[in-house]
Amino acid sequence: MANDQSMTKNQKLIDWVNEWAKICQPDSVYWVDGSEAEDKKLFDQMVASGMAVKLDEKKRPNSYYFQSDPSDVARVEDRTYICTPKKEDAGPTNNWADPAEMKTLMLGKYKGCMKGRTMYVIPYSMGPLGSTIAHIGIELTDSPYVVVNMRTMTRMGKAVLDVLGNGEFVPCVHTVGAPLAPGQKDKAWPCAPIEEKYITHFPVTKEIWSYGSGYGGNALLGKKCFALRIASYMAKQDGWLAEHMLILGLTNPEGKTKYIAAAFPSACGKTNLAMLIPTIPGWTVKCVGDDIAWMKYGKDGQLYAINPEAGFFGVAPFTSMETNPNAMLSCKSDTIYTNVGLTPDKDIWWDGIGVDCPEGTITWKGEKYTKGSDVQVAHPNARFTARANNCPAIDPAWEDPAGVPISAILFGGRRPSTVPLVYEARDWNHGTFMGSVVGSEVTAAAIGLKAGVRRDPFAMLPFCGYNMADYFGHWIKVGAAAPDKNKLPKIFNVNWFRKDNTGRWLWPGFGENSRVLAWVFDRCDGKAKGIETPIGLIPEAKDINVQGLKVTAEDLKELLNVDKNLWKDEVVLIKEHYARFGDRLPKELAAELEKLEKNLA
Ligand code: TSX
Ligand code: MN
Repeated sequence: MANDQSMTKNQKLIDWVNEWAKICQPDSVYWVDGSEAEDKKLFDQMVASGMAVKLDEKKRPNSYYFQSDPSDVARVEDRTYICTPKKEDAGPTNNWADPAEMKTLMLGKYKGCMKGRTMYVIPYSMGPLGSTIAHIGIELTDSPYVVVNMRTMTRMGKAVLDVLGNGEFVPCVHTVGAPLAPGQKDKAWPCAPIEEKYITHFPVTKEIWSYGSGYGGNALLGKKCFALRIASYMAKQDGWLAEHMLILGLTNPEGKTKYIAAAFPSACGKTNLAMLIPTIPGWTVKCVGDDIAWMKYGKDGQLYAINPEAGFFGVAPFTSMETNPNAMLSCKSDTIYTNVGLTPDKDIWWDGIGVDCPEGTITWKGEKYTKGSDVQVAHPNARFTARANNCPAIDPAWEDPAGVPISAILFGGRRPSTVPLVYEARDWNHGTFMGSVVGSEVTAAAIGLKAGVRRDPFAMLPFCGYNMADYFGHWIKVGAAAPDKNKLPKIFNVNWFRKDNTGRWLWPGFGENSRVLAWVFDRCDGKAKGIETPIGLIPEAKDINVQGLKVTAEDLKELLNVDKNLWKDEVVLIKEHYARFGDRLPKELAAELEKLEKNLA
């Protein structure tokens, strides 16, 4: 079959593709079928053009290396827009622009933007093909790098068109914004300058327009743009949840499995927790997903979650056989590496990988590393794109179209003081309060910011497709609408990052976090006790197994301590945070804050 519009009978889709081909004026239009042969052909073309390097087939089978333009290395939050008809509906935490004005502006840029390039049509499904929780998107892009990444990160190609039939899809338009004049030589990583990049969402009409960046979340539109920003808006309309959460399956020594979803801001080790290897005997963790969860009530009244993605787009630096063996094994083969170092023997290297950087390694900027030189070998936001199916710890139910039943939801952040190792919410609304005040302590070193707690409610600050206060309200509503309150997941807050007053980590973290997960499991199983405190329920010290750890009884006491004075300071900070949302803040959350204040008095 030809890779053209004959692959579908969906006239709405055909018309939409033709309309955009007219605007962008690519040299050709290619409908992606998702086959292995096609994938190989695209990589071969990118290697031939100098955009990609094929890695050593023995060390890194079927894996490729890319360097981005130095100006195109991460998501661009100040160039990311939520275009709702009314500014208030985007809320105080999003950049807003008028939808009609933004469309006029961007159409001007899209005109002829794909000249000299191929427009790829990528049909993709977020979620297992045919799952009732899944949704289909179509991404138009002039980046072959995006095509091969989407093949790993989503279910993609002809099979998606077959499931789509004449149904609805989320239209996504992407261009690197670098048209080629006749005969002009292409760059290895074409993109537009920062001030010309636009990552734009139209939640009401469910459209995504992206211009000028080829990197990650700016360009792989199924991930942050669709599965979080647009999906969070769809979820609000239809009574479900689209969350920035990992999903893991935890099995106890008796062989009983419970599923846990967890939201953390960046740099808290979400991928590490998703694939954790427990240190306590008899327990196992399996990974369902490391970034996004879509959750809906099942017919039995339980909340079920799917991972809408099919791969991991993980931060490479400081991933090692020590910190996350399962991630290292996931990216052993069939992996795309972006902005890491390239060793002379065509392998990859990054800081914290566990070995010294080999002499002669090529940096992400194309310089040569020699011992003692102060070049940056891997960019701090360097990534691997790896297949979930290659993860040794992937859960057997990870592709179950029905999803997995969620017993517990965790929130957390980097909090060197104040916040205990773990505590449990009294009920759903209290848990919603916990999620709404999530944050990490930042040092003044982060340029232009004063030291303090940077709030990242539900870890959704950059990813909520509408007014964050309304999003809080949606969480309250979802709890109230539970078919059976007894089947609601229990909600916990965890903090792996407590320090003592000398700056020493009080908790070893990583695989040892299984000791905390075990308490969470036993709480959900009705086996462990929770002790009431002003902030929620904490474990009895005896219920956190610290056998074999350097954690002393004193340390554990400190880890579980609730210091009323510190929490009174915290209340002041929470009030400042809440003030941002004005009278749109749900009254239930104002009530939770009042309750906390009263409990501390
Ligand atoms: O990912 C982390 N997790 C979660 C693991 C499942 N990190 C890395 C954060 C950056 C991505 C952690 N860092 C964790 C953690 O639980 N804890 C810490 C802090 C820490 C760092 C080093 C030690 C202890 C704690 N080392 C020793 O105790 C020897
Ligand atoms: Mn994420």
